[in-house]
Amino acid sequence: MQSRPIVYGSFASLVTKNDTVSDPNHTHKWKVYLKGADGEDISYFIEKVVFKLHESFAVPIREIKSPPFQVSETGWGEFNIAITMHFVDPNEPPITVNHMLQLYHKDDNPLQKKYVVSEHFDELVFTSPNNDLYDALVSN
Ligand code: SLL
Repeated sequence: MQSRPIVYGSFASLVTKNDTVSDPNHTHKWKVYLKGADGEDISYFIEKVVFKLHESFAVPIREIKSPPFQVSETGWGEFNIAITMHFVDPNEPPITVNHMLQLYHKDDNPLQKKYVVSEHFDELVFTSPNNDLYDALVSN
């Protein structure tokens, strides 16, 4: 068995006067990401990451084939983002996790920061990885 710690989540802040946005209704800039839990490069075992955004985006499916595995956007609303990891061995089934994009603070604390971070720590557990994936995992 092999396991690798990952972190996925989002970072959001308000659009400011200096930002250029494609749509005047967009109030926030945000990014959604998947990374190694210690910030390490995870591309030795992850081939690509597919982020599925809300259908209100002109191009909702975003395939990211090299690190950083992230999507930066602007928008106005919160929605669920499916994050699918594809591994270096094509026979290894992809794994999907879900992240709720958070733009707004959950309370009205006046000391709240100017940005909203929502992150999840997770552990990818490979009980019987296919050959290529196993080789990639143990050689790093
Ligand atoms: C819902 N929470 O579930 C809402 C959807 C959609 C957000 C929020 C901008 C898209 C664009 C955007 O922020 N969409 O203009 O490209 O119904």
